[in-house]
Amino acid sequence: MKSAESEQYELVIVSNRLPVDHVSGEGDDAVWRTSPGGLVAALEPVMRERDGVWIGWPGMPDVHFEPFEADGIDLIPVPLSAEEVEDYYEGFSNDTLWPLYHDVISPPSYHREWWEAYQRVNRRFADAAIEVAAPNAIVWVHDYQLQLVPKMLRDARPDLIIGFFNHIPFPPYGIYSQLPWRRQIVDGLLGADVVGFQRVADAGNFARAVRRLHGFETRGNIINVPLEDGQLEQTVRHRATGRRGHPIRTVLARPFPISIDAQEYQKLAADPQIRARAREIREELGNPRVLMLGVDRLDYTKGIRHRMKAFGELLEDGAFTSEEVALVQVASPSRERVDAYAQLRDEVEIMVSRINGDFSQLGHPGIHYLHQGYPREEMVALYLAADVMLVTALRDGMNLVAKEYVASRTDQDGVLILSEFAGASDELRQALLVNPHDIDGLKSAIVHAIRMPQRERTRRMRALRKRVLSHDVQRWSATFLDALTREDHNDPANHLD
Ligand code: GDG
Repeated sequence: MKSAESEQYELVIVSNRLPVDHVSGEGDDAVWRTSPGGLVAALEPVMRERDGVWIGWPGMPDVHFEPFEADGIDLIPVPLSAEEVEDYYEGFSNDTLWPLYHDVISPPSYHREWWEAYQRVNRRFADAAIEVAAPNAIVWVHDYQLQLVPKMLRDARPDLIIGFFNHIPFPPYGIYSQLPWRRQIVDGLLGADVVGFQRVADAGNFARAVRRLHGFETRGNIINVPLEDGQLEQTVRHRATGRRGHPIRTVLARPFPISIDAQEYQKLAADPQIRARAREIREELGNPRVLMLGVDRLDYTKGIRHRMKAFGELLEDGAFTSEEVALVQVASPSRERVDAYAQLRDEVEIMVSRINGDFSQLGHPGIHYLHQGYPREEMVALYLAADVMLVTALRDGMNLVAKEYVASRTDQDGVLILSEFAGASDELRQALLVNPHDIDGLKSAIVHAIRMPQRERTRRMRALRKRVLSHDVQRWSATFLDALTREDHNDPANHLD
């Protein structure tokens, strides 16, 4: 434990959630467990190197914690009241922005009280960063919950270098324009020096929104934001003259596809205990000829129902029996207090029961449905055990599960079925790419995967692994920070992968 209150930091990470979970205790006696996410793995070394701090919500409402240290990382908790959790987090973030940014798969709700709370909470996060950022520090803001923070930072502290990374898609303007506060959000993001997205298409959609709403000039990945009087002297970086001769600052908006700690997955996959567990899983399932796997948060964007429909129809068609082919679906509990998620759970569970009722054989249910979260070791054992991995998202920023499966397959085997609507499909071209809305296409891909000869499986997996191992999350954060600290946005290095 140490107090970071009066300290100043060279690198400030801001995200909705701190990378820790509360285990027990209150105040100074609180015990925390660090969550071993990819973001932590990517940022931990740079945070050490550059004297960093992480600002975020500790995950519990109505409690105030002093700044503390966990596993060598300085953390500053931002408190949220129970009402703010409802309005800012479950409401505006997860029931307005999340469905809107995922192509309105579920209808977004627009409520002015939620927007009020979103602004208030974004202000709190920004203030926390302003307080601890050293002069000319780097502040890297993450994700859709905090899109107003970059402008709040710039207005108060023009000396800061401000980056923003959007982990989810940015929608086409025809959809984005539904948002009553579309202008404020775009302005919030334009406060950053660099706005990072998962895909080329997301960066393009953002630039288009800026043109449609403001008419600002854009050149490739660069957006020219006109400077108003008073901002001119304050703007120390990325100042230039626009095509119409007025002073501007430039914002770089480009893709930085996120990845995973690939070495860590390889290491886990080589662990003899985890390998033994993979064999045990297949035995426990009755040694099916083919084991198929889905791993998702239980979210309507993930296409869980579409994949079950395809699987159920294949059983019905007699393409295989539930003894020959088993589907394990891990659907980890998520956002259970948001109505659309509760409804999805009912729909998925009715579907599982129907399919299993119709096609199970004793000891061989067709779908092994697990509404539970598991330790990472068990996930890797499942990845190793699975012949076919099903990633059928209807819309997904990236989808890390696809990359984790690939990194775990040190045996160069296994087939990845991957939705075109997941960002990962831009990179993982040797997967079997599918449109999950096309149930017949999905069924054909499943049959193709099951019948794929060993040589083709190895050839595809080798190419996939090459990509994931060479483009890991460490490279992702280094590339982002490099673009952020470059003096000139026109530097060609900013535009290469
Ligand atoms: C957002 C974007 C983007 C899941 N269940 C368990 C478990 N998981 C882990 C997976 C994976 C992570 O959670 C999920 O990451 P995804 O990328 O698949 O999806 P989102 O949660 O929607 O993440 C997404 C990502 O941000 C990063 O930018 O790729 O597009 O939506 O790591 O393995 N892990 C464990 N037990 C579980 O039961 N241990």
